[in-house]
Amino acid sequence: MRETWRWFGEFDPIGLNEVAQTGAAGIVSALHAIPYGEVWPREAIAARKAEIEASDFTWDVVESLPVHEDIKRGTGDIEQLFANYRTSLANLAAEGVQTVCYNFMPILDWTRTDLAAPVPRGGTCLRFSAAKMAAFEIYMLGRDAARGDYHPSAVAAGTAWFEVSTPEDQDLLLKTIMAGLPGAVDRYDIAGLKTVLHSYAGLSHDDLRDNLKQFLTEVIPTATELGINMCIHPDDPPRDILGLPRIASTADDIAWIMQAVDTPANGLSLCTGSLGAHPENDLPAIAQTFASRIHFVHLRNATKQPDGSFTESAHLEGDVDLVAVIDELLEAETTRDVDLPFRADHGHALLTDNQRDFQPGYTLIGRLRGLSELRGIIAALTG
Ligand code: DNO
Repeated sequence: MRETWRWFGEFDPIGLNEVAQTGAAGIVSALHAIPYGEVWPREAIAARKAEIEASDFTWDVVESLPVHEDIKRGTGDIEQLFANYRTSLANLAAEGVQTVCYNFMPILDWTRTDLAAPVPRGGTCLRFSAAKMAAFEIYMLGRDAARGDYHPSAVAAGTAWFEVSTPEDQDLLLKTIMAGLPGAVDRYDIAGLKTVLHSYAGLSHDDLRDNLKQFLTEVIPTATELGINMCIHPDDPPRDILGLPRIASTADDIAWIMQAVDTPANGLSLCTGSLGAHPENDLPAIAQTFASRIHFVHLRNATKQPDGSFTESAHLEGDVDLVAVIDELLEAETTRDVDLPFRADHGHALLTDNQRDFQPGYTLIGRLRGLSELRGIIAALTG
């Protein structure tokens, strides 16, 4: 498996000279300054590639080439957006970048309620509290229907949290929920979020599936011609939030997406942490079932709680059996004769990580710990 490292370019306080010391071979990056829906110009792609190569890395994966909200909603001038997406793919292919990750989560990308939850022996981690998310939806957004979307104990705990919360606590929760959106995108305040949520009113799971199928139908043939493998990233958390449908949360969802346009270029980013937060997802089984369609791998772990909350655990300490997952992936590599790019996804903030800036989840030392542990598993399994 090919070791990669996510680097946010000009938005990343961690330099490629530091990444070099982790031993990773490839870089996962994106042009985060370009607004969603606009073409990625070939020159900008070439410049990023040159920067990466100057530090003796290769640019292995684009994460992400974002999908504009109009495509997810099925509104507006989507023909132009599809054309732009195809042009960006062609420009990437012309520069030799052939693995492209994206997601189809409405409005928000990955979502947490705590960016610095304490880890027992020191350091901090990311956490999703169902209670705080319920409080956010019910009380801060005024979405009463959310009472039925969360476990009763989460609603009760969220109510208790809200009653004693200060305006600063609430503001921090809003900012935390918005923190998963990297780069040049809108981060909403409460009024803005209500407006954009309104624009999704009535959109069902089936509608969102139809819109994903249309997107795939529009871009996968081009990707195939260009030799690009597209790989959808699962929902994180793998459940509906804010009353919005999510359609890439379970093995059944993935099966539906794979058959919607049944060809290798329509593939999966296997994210063990995202999928691993769903009680019914069996990650080694998912890795085996979709072995032929996995083009990119995020290895991370999560510890689930009965009310729907989860904490990002150290890479080898959560509910997901990463040794078994990696074993499946190594078998897929042999069968397909490929070297799958993977990255240690997220990391705790450890030691001096908290003394500097970093993109939430994307610490230097914490991720290096994760990568080192994963590297050890791979070495042991490959003998
Ligand atoms: C979180 C990431 C996601 C991922 C996108 C892909 O840490 O794994 O934000 O990049 O969902 O489109």
